[in-house]
Amino acid sequence: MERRLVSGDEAVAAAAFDGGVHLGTGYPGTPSTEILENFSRLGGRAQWAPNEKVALEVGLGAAYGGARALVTMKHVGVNVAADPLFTAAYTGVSGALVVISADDPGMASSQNEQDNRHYALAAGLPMLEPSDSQEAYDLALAAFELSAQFRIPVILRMTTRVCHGKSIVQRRAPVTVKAPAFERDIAGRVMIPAFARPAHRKLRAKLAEIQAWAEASPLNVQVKGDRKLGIVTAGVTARHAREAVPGASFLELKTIYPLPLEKIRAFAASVERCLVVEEGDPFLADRFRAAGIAVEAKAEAFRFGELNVDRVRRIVARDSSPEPVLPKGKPPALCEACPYHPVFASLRKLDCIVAGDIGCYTLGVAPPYQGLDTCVAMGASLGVGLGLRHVLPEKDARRVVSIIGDSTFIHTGVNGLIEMVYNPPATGHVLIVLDNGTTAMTGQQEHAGTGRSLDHDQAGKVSIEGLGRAVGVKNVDVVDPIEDPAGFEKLLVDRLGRSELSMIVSRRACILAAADIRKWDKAIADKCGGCAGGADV
Ligand SMILES: Cc1ncc(C[n+]2csc(CCOP(=O)(O)OP(=O)(O)O)c2C)c(N)n1
Repeated sequence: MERRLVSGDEAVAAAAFDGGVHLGTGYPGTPSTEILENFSRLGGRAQWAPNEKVALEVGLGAAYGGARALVTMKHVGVNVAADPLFTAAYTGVSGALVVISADDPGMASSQNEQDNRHYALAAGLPMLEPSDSQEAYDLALAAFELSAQFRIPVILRMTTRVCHGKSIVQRRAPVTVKAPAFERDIAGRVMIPAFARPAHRKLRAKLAEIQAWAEASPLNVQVKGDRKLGIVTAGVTARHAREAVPGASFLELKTIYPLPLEKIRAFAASVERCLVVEEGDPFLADRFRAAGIAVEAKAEAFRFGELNVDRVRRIVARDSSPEPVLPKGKPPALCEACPYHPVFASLRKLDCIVAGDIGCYTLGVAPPYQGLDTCVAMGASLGVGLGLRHVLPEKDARRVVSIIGDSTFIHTGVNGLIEMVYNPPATGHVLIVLDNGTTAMTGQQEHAGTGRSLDHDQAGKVSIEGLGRAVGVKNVDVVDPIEDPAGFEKLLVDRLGRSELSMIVSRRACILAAADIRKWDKAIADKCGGCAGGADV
């Protein structure tokens, strides 16, 4: 098998392909996006779901059907998928299900740096974590085996450096897996309390078995070195730590949950000073201490941001002196020819209170517009805008606008749309959907509103304005803000003046994606004999 220099994301895609995955699904999110794109390129069946919860449910259904399923998302996506995730731990699976949680310590491109190792503990799901691309490949394959053996979903936790960093990977021969087939298991899959109570006990028994497996697993790497310093570490931090203090003893954990506590206890007892070096929260150190293993944890300052070789050296030296401040890079900004400019210009001119959302348009917060007043989570612009409208004095309530991108609207904005119709504020509300025909921020992925599949072929198409009309929004308009910026502003002024529900779809293709979109739509039209692409549903 050839050896290739690949990213961790590419390595997981290769493992999914070689591991016989029948279906890959997910929702884009840095640093996880490239996994499904590469899985598709390799010939795997991959598709984008409207959001992470749906992706997980589709993957779970496939795994109930005896298939091997891969579900990918970034760390905050796991929050969206958490509801089915926790109960999936009870039901287990028939085939295999691996969920990728791609965490972003340091927030290279995220709104928070939550440490998703806590999810494994909270949900009671096994978690593995690689430190480079070869391990991403090996552990992804191991995760499918573990999932199939114990009939439980397995989380493969990755972080930005592992997802996007490249190292050599040697692939293995593809495995042959069983064809999907349905086995009825009503008590095991229908989680009414009568069935869920025994399912919870079964889960705990499974976890005890998996803990025993972890204790003996060759996946965890032990390196004998100087007895004076033993370092327990995991993820990419293991690579930094091995470089920072090459002579020390190491226990590199790959099985993050359940933890091989007896192995760790023995390791800690075998060294004079046992230091836990981990990125993010003191997850491992807390677990070890709860198990009565005496370890030293890093200082609180190292909870924040990514670790690197220099920071690991500081942790080892208990150095709390101020860290060097890196020069600021050029902040991201809206492209010069971005179709969002006229929208932000009007919002600023009209002094709107803007409940914003997550996407390229979040960059409207930068000067000259400073055009967002809130940005919390995907889909939140609707609810937050409505909450503001409910409580502000009328004069200010009338200034509130929610803005959301097309992909984000499909993701969870539709739920807020329903709330808007169900509990309309007395002053009405104005929603602007910025439809640039793509999920621009994460690298131009398709979504249910584009009418194109993950690999840009024809797919079903959900009409954004159709959704607005269907749920009962009174005024629904579609405008092109580049072709007619004055018309856009006039419409906005009119809608802000009404005590009604209004939805303005500001439709103009992303400047970076426009040429590709034309090409894909033409290819679809040529194939289907001149139709306009995906059928509106
Ligand atoms: C729960 C969650 N999933 C995924 C992401 C990653 N993400 C950030 S913005 C975005 C969508 C952006 O697309 P769109 O709303 O169409 O706006 P655009 O970038 O095209 O302006 C995604 C998927 C996230 N921040 N949170």
